[in-house]
Amino acid sequence: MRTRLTALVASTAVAGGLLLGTAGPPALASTVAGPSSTSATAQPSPAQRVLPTPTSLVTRTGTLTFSRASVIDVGAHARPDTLQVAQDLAAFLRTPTGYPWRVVRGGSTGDAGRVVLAVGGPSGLGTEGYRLDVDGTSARLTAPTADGLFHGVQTLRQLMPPSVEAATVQAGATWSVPQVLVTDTPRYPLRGAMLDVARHFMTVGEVERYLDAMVPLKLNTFVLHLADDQGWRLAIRSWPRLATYGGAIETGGTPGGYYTQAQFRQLVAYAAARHITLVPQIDLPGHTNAALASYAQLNCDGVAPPRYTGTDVGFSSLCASKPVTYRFLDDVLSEISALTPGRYVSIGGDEAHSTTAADYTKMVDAAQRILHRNGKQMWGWHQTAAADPARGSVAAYWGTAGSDADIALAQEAAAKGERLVMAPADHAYLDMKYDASTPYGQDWAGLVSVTDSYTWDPATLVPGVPDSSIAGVLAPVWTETLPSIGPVEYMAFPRLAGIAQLGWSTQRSHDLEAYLVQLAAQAPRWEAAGVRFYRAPEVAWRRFGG
Ligand code: TNX
Repeated sequence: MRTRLTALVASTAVAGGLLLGTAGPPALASTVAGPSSTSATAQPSPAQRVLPTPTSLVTRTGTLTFSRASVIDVGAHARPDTLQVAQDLAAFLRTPTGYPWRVVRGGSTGDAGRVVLAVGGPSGLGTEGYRLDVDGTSARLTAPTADGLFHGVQTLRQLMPPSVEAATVQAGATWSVPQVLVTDTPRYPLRGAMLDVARHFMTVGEVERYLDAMVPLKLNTFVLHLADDQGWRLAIRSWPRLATYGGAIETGGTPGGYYTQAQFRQLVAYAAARHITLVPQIDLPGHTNAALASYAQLNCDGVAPPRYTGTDVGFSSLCASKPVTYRFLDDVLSEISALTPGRYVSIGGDEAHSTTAADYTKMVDAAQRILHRNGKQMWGWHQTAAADPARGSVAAYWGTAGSDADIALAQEAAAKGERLVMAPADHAYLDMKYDASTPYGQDWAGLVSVTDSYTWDPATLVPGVPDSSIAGVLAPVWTETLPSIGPVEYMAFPRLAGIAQLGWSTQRSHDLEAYLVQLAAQAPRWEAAGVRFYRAPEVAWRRFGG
């Protein structure tokens, strides 16, 4: 099942016709009303609408109103990637507005609202920044890269009425945006979400739906947890039983599933079209029961265990002393590397409680060598710092407050030149319950309210790790208790927005009260897009008609 957000990426090309606009209808406050809104519903200010908070947002007076004659102008010399961003925006806007939204290559004039996209802009915007300048006749978006343009499009989208997210034409709506000047760059280069499809299998459509919901939050990395004790979810040609047997069931014993390599490529491409890099994650040497059950020879004693349908961790291990283990690693990681254009492949490396320290290092190091040979860098949890991670590899930190052993490993990772990605379980684990009454989730890292998920600073979370070692943030969703994408969304939203804001926005702009209002402004948008979310008690959800 796909949400309306799918249309943000065009599947149909647009002919480059030229159409000059006529004046649109007079600028009015948004006429959009969700089913529960009343005419008295307040409109959020521009600063309240844009999440994550931009580096700088100046509100001017007046609005820019789009009309049937509005075009998207990429200029005469647009690069293909700029044109693609424009076409994606056009496709997204056509559905709710019913307007043609032609993409033109220069020459648009007149006072119909138009969107102008161009590569360029002031210096200092980096590889993902953008500038959005909205006056009474146009919204001018400039960025040094297509990634920056795409992020700028998300800001423009959030400035439009919530019903821009709707899957059907919204007859009679007025499509206005406030006049603003936004200059925006991310705090950290890596802002990610992780989804566990091993504990409960999610279909391609479900994963695509999650990717769609990540897009407005300017997240750029998606870790897909493909193998664990309960299931192996990616077809491996050289070891076919991993998927056909090891992937056949899931937690609780219900039928599982796996992705063919073609389906996996489709997911990689779907993410890439949304300017998101997919990082495949195959957990090892622990969390490997599905593999051990599929192939007896991978076990030290040569006996395959039964498939596992419970929720314990830390009981399985690959066998460090067997040559076949290294053949297995080579085959699997080489196939996955070939399927993955991104620079990272994750080998997990957490909770290897049934592996000795020496065996752990031996297998993690072997995995890393294989990845390097395949042109990839290793991504793993912070436990991999105990092995010999190369400079530039990623250590994702999931420790909780006061866990000294985890802190020491994070410091070791930084000292070895790894890039740290902050995913503290007591703030960023989106499978933790919000409160004791949350119908899904776990609580081993504590209850994580919406406030808790936002109230931390990636730079100072772990003492002794310099900010220069921190690449960004990651919000994992583990799915032992989450059977499908609906519950996943309920756990992720709104907390994923808080993690995205921590990764993108300056620490100076960190403001809990303001953030809770920003969330209220997202409510009608998530409703229109069909994204499930939890109405956390600290947010005044109805404030803007949500
Ligand atoms: C710990 S933290 C895990 C996962 C579980 C999760 C449940 C980490 C890297 N591993 O295997 O699914 O807790 O919350």
